[in-house]
Amino acid sequence: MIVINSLKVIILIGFLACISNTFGQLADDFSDGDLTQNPVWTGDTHLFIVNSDKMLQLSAPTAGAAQLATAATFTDSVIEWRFRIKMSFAPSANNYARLYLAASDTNWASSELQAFYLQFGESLSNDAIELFYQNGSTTTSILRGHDGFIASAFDMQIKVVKKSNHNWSLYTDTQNQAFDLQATGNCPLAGDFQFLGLYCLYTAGNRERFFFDDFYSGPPRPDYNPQKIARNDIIISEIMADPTPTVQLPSAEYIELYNRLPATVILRGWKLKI
Ligand SMILES: [Ca+2]
Ligand SMILES: [Ca+2]
Ligand SMILES: [Ca+2]
Repeated sequence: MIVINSLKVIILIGFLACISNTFGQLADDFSDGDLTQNPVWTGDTHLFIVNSDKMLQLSAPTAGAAQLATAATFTDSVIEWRFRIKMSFAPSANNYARLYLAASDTNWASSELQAFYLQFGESLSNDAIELFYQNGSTTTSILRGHDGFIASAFDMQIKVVKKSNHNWSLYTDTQNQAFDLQATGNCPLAGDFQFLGLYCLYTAGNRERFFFDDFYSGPPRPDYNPQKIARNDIIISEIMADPTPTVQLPSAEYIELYNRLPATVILRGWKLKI
């Protein structure tokens, strides 16, 4: 029988928390609690926090706009992006987010910006997730998801795939179960793209109501339905029940989980029972 006395149980996520910025691939789940390293986010970093749920959260003192960017390379012919976005209010023309999948500059306001971005929020109540290509002052819609899908507060996983034939697909997962295809479109990804990032525009009431997590861009990854994970796919590989005296580790009890699958597993909704 395993007895862990302390209420403070730290789960070292290990391979589950895929934080890497290897060539052609970017991933950040903010499990290290910061946005200034692994990877380095730049821009209005003072207007964001990594909250206690280990999510990136807007934390601005008053109404305004905020942006973040990080370096990314897009070397593969087939590219996949994934992230979680939560906006706990009904988006509008004055309260919306943009997720820059690929951008030529870290300054989204540059008059020469080339970028592919997803828009989350618009006026009235037909709010749909829409993918745009911006080339300087010209912006073109590539695809548009279901009307009204994000008209009120939402929390979902997003997946975008660009294939070698320039076909783009938008998928959403609102239940943390499986991705549904929303829309497809066509546009070449040609240009010098070196960054991805996000932009928030907000009134005072929503200055802390934007959340992001689980960023990924790189080669396509297989989907794993959490309900289909088999016994022994995720194992407890280490239990630290007696942390003192400390030997090169923090003075904390922890359980280490090890992911034996060839893909990241999102732990949202998982519970630890002891
Ligand atoms: Ca996280
Ligand atoms: Ca970090
Ligand atoms: Ca709206």
